[in-house]
Amino acid sequence: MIDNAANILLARVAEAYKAHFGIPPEAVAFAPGRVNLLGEHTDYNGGLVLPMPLRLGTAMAAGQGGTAGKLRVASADFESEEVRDLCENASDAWSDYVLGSFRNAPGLKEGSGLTAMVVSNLPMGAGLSSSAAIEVCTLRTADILFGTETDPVTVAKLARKVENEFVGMPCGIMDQFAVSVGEVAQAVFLDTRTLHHEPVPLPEGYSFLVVHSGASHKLTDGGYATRVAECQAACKALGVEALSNLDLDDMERIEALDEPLNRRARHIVTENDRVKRGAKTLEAGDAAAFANLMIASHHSQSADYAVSLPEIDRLVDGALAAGAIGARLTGGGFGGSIVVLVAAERLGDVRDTLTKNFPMVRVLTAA
Ligand code: GAF
Repeated sequence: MIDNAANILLARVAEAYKAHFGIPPEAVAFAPGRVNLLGEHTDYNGGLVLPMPLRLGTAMAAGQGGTAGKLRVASADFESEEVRDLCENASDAWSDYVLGSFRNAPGLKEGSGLTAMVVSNLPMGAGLSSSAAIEVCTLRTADILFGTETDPVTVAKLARKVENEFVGMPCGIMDQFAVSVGEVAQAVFLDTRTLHHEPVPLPEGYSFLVVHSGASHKLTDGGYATRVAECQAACKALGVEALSNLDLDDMERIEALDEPLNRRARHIVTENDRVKRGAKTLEAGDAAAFANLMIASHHSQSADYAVSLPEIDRLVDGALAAGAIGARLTGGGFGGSIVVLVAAERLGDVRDTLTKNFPMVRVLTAA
């Protein structure tokens, strides 16, 4: 998982720690961001997802010592330090993710004092799992610091617990799983109900671009929680435990639900089907078929799940018009990034056209 880009970040964070705290760190660790190729909002419905770790990510350097019961955590990017009581609750601060993760780390001893430095090259609010990256990175650092050996699936579950129970974000497990268990340059097919997962190869001769729309999102703002509640209401109306218990054969019952529950449920059921087919098309190296599923997924997110924005829809259309074969909103939505599938020989053209026509965007290469 650790490649050269990660090593550069690790060296930077160790240096920043030493400059800030005056001693070398006892532990350093890295965790990547992720881009989701297909399967949006299915994870908290017991469904299927197809994310991929990025080379961009977050690194932490840390040490034990300092004031007992306190966490001093600094960010080299924000040039700020926050001092938190290790017993306190979340307070809508960036340090919540670090505090919540240390508190959930196996091996944390009562009365410990901790110091930590964070650096990241992952844009925040871009739908690329900056929160999961900082949680998993903190849990990995804690493992080294406390001499524990937490397996990657447990790390993913602990990081999700931090989101759900400490930060208060009702997300599924996709992001934490992709970040903790996934491998760079491979997608991971994950059944979020059973946690059965398999690596999926990327199509040869094609690239996935991540294009940050410039519209930042904050999933704790309420739109995400509203979708979670709508899915729960649809389950109640249909008498099922999870929307992923349904499939395309149940479409008549789904269409009979009231608005907007019918559209929300339709997105989940059709999206699960697209992920199932998408994993097979990637296994078969059929980039064109995968691209069509990406486009259908975007329409479903926009029309049925209502998590896109007009500027994101324009960006998807712009990417396709520029020569990409597939494009869709990735991540939680309400802003953030799109993921674009492009033939290698068109990469330069698509990148140039997008930056010319959409000055707000930032184009990153995913793989
Ligand atoms: C966010 C959440 F954190 C994920 O769990 C997932 O629901 C995603 O939005 C939408 O697919 O990234």
